[in-house]
Amino acid sequence: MNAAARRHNGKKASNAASPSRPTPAPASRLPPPASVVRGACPHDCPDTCATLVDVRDGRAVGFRGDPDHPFTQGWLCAKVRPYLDRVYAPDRLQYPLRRAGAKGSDEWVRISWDEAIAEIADRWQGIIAAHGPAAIVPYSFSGTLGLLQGSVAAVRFWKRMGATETDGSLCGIAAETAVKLTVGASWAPDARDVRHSKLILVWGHNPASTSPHFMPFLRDAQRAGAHVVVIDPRRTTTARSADEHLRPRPATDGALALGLMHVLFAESLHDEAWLRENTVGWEELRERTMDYPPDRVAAITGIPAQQIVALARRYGTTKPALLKFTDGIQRHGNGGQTCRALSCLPAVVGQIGVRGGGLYYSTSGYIRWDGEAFSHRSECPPTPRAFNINRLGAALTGEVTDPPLMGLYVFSANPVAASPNSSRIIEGMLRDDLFTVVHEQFMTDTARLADIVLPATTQLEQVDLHRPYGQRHLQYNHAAIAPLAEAKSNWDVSRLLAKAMGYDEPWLHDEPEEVLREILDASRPKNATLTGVTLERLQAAGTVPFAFPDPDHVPFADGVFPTPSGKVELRSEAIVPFGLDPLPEYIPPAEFTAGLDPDETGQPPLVLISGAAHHFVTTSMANQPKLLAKEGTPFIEINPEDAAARYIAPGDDVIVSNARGWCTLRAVVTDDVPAGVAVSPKGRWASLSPDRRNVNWLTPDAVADLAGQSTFHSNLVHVRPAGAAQPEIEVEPTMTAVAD
Ligand SMILES: Nc1nc2c(c(=O)[nH]1)N[C@H]1C(S)=C(S)[C@@H](COP(=O)(O)OP(=O)(O)OC[C@H]3O[C@@H](n4cnc5c(=O)[nH]c(N)nc54)[C@H](O)[C@@H]3O)O[C@H]1N2
Ligand SMILES: Nc1nc2c(c(=O)[nH]1)N[C@H]1C(S)=C(S)[C@@H](COP(=O)(O)OP(=O)(O)OC[C@H]3O[C@@H](n4cnc5c(=O)[nH]c(N)nc54)[C@H](O)[C@@H]3O)O[C@H]1N2
Ligand code: SF4
Ligand SMILES: [Mo]
Repeated sequence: MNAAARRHNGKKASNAASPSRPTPAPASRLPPPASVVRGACPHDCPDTCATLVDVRDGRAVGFRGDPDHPFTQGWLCAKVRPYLDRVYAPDRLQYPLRRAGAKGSDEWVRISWDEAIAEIADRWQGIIAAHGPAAIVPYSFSGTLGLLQGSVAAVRFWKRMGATETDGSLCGIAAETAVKLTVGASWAPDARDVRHSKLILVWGHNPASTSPHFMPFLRDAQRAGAHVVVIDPRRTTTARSADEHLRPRPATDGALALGLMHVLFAESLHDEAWLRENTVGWEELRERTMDYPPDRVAAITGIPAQQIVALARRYGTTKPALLKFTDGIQRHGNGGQTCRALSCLPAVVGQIGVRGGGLYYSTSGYIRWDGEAFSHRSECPPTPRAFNINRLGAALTGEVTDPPLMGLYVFSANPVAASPNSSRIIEGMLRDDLFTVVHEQFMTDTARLADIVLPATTQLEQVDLHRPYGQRHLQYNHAAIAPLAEAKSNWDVSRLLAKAMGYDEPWLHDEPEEVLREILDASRPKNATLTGVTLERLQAAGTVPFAFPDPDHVPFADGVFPTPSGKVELRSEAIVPFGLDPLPEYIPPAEFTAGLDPDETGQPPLVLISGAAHHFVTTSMANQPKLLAKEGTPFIEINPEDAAARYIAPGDDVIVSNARGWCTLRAVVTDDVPAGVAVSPKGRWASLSPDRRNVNWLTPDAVADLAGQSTFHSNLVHVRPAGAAQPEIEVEPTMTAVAD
């Protein structure tokens, strides 16, 4: 354990010695002394597992996957299986804390909730009086995906206040928008139908780590004869078990998809009857693909032309054919048009609406929560403005003015470690005139920079409802145990803040169950998938499948597409207001076009991809000792050719740098990554890393081509042995200042 972590734990120990004032959940919400409580895994993961918590005398003593759930199938992933370690971790935040030293000094005094809430309200009233509510911004993202604790708590109170909002996404809004523009909705097949597939393209997606419960379905299909193709620059765990692995250069997938379509059209492997009947713009798309012959696409992607032609022929002749991706593929400057091209592909071969075929992106569009019940926006002042969530550092350091941001409230997010261009975020958060509150389960890199830290409950201590994005069952989460120490849920804190601010609208103070009931009741008439789905049924069953009129429902089988034309929009007029070509196209990301000069030894930059780590969900869990031990020292994978040219030996410490910053990582020399590409998983805490930094000191906060998407992977870096003479790198704020 490093010095900072030790000091921090020491502080917790002294906190623990002071008298605790537990805030029990209402008795009616807690289970009997010995019982099994149904819940949902709250993390940002397509699987949304159904969990069972064994409770004895008010303590959770067991945590497991529900054996009766068709997707969870009785097991949890490596990261969430030891969840009770997280819930009962000795370093859980227990009490509200007020900063006692300089910002980031990690010196705190314990205060009561009454003091904390009064002080926050007082500071905010002062900011509002001087600058208006737009000077305050909440920052939350994916700590929990619950409807109440994740979404409603991020909206109602803040809209009522008239605070600044964030828009865009750190994660996956380009794909969501592209899919919606193309086929009309984020609807995806039932995983059980994958066994009907004869060809499965897993594109820029690593479900062995990121959606592990999909893997048994993939395996079953493969055993039954399906040919599995993984398209990923990295040889991932998923790629290892595939029948074929294509390794495009990063961010060239749009060209690859258009190249596949080129071959399909050129060799008349497209389904013309289906295209005529069900799409708009197919002839224009065909015209566009003429610009992408295999030789050109080979030059762009680095994939041999014969392999491109062979895959196109296979895709045109093997049916049913499924195309699966999730969110990692789009974190590039051209993520939007890339996902547009991918979304068009199944239509070209007439595979949409076919059992075992189609597009498997997300199931989240099957249930649309009623916007008014959700937010009560009609009773709120207009939203004053929004800035892109990727640009927190820029916003805090001068990009957002008039009024400037003076109050920041972070919850369900760890931006210093998880959002791009971290040093800029730290620079902003160190501003003396900024008042920051962080509501957290742990003393994260972000919490360390707060003025006030509030302790948050975990999923076992709160009520929620979860709608998954990778499967098709709603999941109710009962509170299994009382909040530990003085932890409070996001919704409970929202209610306290509303009271202190004098906002007395009942919809800011309702009990959790009443909020969920209100949203369910308002949404049911507009969603056939919610037919018969009541709060009581959810509470009793835990798991409730989406109510499809036909239990064997295949998305789009009726040929109805909720797009403006009612058809698949291969040509999308609706994308024009986003400033994009109505037809998919390939444009290299700006970061790559601008380039990065060779280093002082003449070496060109590498593209650094920082996708999912196997044992964490972004930075969540990346402070749990056993999982940290499994993941090992923060590392970077680099190809033997690139390593040799840079005099890097396996196991060397290397400095990874660009104009935004640098970090130190351990070199893993492997041909799992192709030459020109390096991989270092996301998720590490700077305060727990030897150099007090992580990969996000390097990542761009530029936004992609569509809908404010993040561009983490369009990231050019230099890699050098740590011992070598280092170039002048501007000294940027690090966690060193705040962690030591
Ligand atoms: N274990 C674990 N599970 C997770 C998460 C985690 O951190 N850890 N995070 C969760 C979250 S927040 C999300 S959004 C999902 C994401 O789920 P995925 O999309 O499956 O995960 P990623 O690792 O982000 O990206 C998938 C793959 O995209 C590849 N890739 C990157 N750039 C390109 C490219 O240009 N072209 C191609 N073809 N491939 C590319 C990467 O090498 C990576 O293997 O996973 C969720 N599940
Ligand atoms: N380099 C790089 N960075 C990336 C990505 C990448 O591909 N590369 N991927 C991005 C993606 S896909 C995503 S989704 C984002 C995720 O970024 P974030 O949304 O910031 O997710 P986490 O890092 O997991 O941090 C979530 C925090 O919420 C806290 N939390 C959990 N539950 C609760 C709760 O109920 N209440 C409160 N108050 N707090 C809670 C957890 O303790 C944790 O510290 O990261 C992005 N970061
Ligand atoms: S992170 Fe995903 S796979 Fe793991 S338990 Fe949660 S929902 Fe299941
Ligand atoms: Mo994500």
